[in-house]
Amino acid sequence: MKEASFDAAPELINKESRHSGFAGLIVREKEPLNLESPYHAFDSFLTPNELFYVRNHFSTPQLDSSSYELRIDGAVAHPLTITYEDLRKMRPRTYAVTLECAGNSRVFLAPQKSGVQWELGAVGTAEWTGVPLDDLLSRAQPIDGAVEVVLEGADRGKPANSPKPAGSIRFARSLPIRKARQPEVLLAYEMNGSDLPVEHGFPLRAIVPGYYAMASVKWLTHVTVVREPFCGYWQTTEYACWDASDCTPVRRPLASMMVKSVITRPRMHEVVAANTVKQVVGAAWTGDSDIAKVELTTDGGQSWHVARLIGPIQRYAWRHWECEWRTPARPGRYTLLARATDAAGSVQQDKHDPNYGSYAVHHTLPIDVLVERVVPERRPA
Ligand SMILES: Nc1nc2c(c(=O)[nH]1)N[C@H]1C(S)=C(S)[C@@H](COP(=O)(O)O)O[C@H]1N2
Ligand SMILES: [Mo]
Repeated sequence: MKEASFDAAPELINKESRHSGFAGLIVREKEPLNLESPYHAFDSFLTPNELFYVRNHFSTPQLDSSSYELRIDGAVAHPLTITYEDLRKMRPRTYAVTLECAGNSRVFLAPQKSGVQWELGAVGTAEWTGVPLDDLLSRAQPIDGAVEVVLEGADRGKPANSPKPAGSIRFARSLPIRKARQPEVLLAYEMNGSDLPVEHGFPLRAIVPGYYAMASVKWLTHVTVVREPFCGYWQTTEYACWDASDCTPVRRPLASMMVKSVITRPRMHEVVAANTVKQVVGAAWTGDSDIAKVELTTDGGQSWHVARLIGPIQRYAWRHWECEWRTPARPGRYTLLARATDAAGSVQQDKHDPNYGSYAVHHTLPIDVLVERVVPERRPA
């Protein structure tokens, strides 16, 4: 019976085999697909593909690698087109890179802001394999005076929020040319050693280490070098903030991830035993630097304890950390906060910066736990 339906739709079988499965991901939106990683996705340094969050603005485009082509044009001396097969013949690089959605942890904002209500899990780390974008830009030769590189995906549709252009648009983001030419910026075709799953950008996506993940354009089909800063919808209306550092606030595209730590265990509202030693664990990351320190407070900020940084050290990936907590003898509700500092001296603040709207939620995030004298035994399900 199964075989008959397989015969009927062979192309579906191929798509299914690349499908990552998504066991245990939390559905935040069905269409477009938005899936959040569960807490246990933080347990390993590399997030398995099937536990990696998915953030889509439009329907997932189905591209065929055998007819796929990437076009590079605009302000270049030699516009070019390259096939998937030829990309895979180029010298590959692999980097472990943490991607965090700029809207991650939005649910912690009060009052609530519109947008997908992510908790902690719109972040993950994978090993991405592909070719440096700069290897192709070097062939195309950007002209003097080129300032940015626009990355465009094959997905399209009508954006949700106003002001918005009439009709449907593609997902497109630009990078300053200096960032685009850094050797760590990849055009990736593998994620943790497998072909990119469809939802994560098959056959090719950008990976922009250090930047919030809107820069890592999936289903990448077009790279345009431009002479003026790109002011597209996803660059100025969405995924932008107000910058008031010079004079009157101006709109700026989000770029580097800001220093952040999350407590992943105990979980929000977990019941823990009084007067015992509890292991508190989490992860921390930052965009342009390395994590230097993570501290934990369990008494509302009166005392801070330095956590142990553990696990692999990779330039563009998160650090895991752990810290022991002697739980109080007195039952009640206690709030845990973690605070990260990076090597450049940036420290997580205790409040959200309103100039970032509903993005870059990277202040210390309170995790409330219940301390009880006797923890009720879990009954088997
Ligand atoms: N073409 C395209 N690229 C995209 C997006 C998209 O909707 N379309 N979403 C971006 C955003 S906002 C994020 S957070 C990351 C999510 O990558 P993931 O789904 O592989 O986790 O992809 C980025 N690249
Ligand atoms: Mo995102």
